[in-house]
Amino acid sequence: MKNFKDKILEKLIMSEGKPVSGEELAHEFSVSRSAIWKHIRALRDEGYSIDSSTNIGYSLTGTPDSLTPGGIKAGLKTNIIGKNIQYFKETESTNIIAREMAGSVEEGTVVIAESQTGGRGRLGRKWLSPEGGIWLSIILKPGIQPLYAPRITLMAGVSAAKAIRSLGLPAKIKWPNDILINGKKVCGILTEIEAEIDMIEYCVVGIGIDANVDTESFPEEIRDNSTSLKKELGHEINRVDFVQKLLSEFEALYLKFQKDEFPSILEEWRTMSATIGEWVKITTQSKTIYGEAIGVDNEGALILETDEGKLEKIVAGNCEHLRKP
Ligand code: BT5
Repeated sequence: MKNFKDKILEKLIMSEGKPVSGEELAHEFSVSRSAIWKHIRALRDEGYSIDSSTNIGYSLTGTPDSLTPGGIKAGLKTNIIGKNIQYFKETESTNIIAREMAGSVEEGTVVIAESQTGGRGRLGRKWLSPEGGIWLSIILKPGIQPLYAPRITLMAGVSAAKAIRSLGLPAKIKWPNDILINGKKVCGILTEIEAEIDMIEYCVVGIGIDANVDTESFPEEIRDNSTSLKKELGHEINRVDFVQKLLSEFEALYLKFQKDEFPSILEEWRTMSATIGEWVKITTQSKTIYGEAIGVDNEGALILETDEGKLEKIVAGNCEHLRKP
């Protein structure tokens, strides 16, 4: 449910700068004009520029470059994903917050932050999350067995790659969870699940995108392998528009996923894959394998053909693209 503040903001955004009278707002939401005024003040505190004049009403003259729920929800056309958005200016990790609240909120709740102080990658790695990026976690309750969780990561990868492609950038997916532009990482995905033996209780899909981030300021070892949407496009993006696009793509795929249409999602994954056809080095907890990535199976496991012509199936591990020998 949108709160009044979000509803007022939506109304102001939709009227595209034309004034909306306080009386009209008060009437539409059945609240007093002073309650409307209180919400307008709160919106101004969040950085929205709102002109007010006694006889004409309120008009929106400027929006902050922030990912506040009201801005994202205005015009968001999803039914599940992003109906509830929890916003933080700064937090340790949106995945941590999402895991803490997952039991008590509805499916599709999104936790989003302007910056993270302890952003998390896989296997205890760190994820740099300065201001200007998009750091969000989506809570899902898909009612599937834990064995199928990797499908959710692939699905999230497809949604992020499609959203980035909609900007005209050649996003590709490196197995299992990196989105690359021209070989450099622009987005990472961390899926965490809480499960009983035979059923996932909830799943938190963390998506990190270097949107308007200066990757030049990253430590050297990360700088050379990463890029940002801003850098690739040569200008900043509107992060609110991008998040709306991402959540819409995510929901469309999730609905397919729930209708047992995962094969079509996998097909999209394959067409955007940067890994299939590459020579790769895979490091798992127990071994290192070299070979040619020849495909992914229905569970999202990578299929390798080793130098000896043996087929290996990799369910989880680190993947490095190598030059062909
Ligand atoms: C990932 O891990 O790629 C998953 C990243 C998920 C981040 C999101 S942000 C919202 C949510 N909340 C969180 O706390 N996490 C999720 P992995 O495949 O392990 O890659 C981590 C590696 O990527 C690091 O070891 C660095 O080499 C590199 N890296 C770190 N920060 C980066 C960044 N901002 N952009 C590009 N590469 C980065």
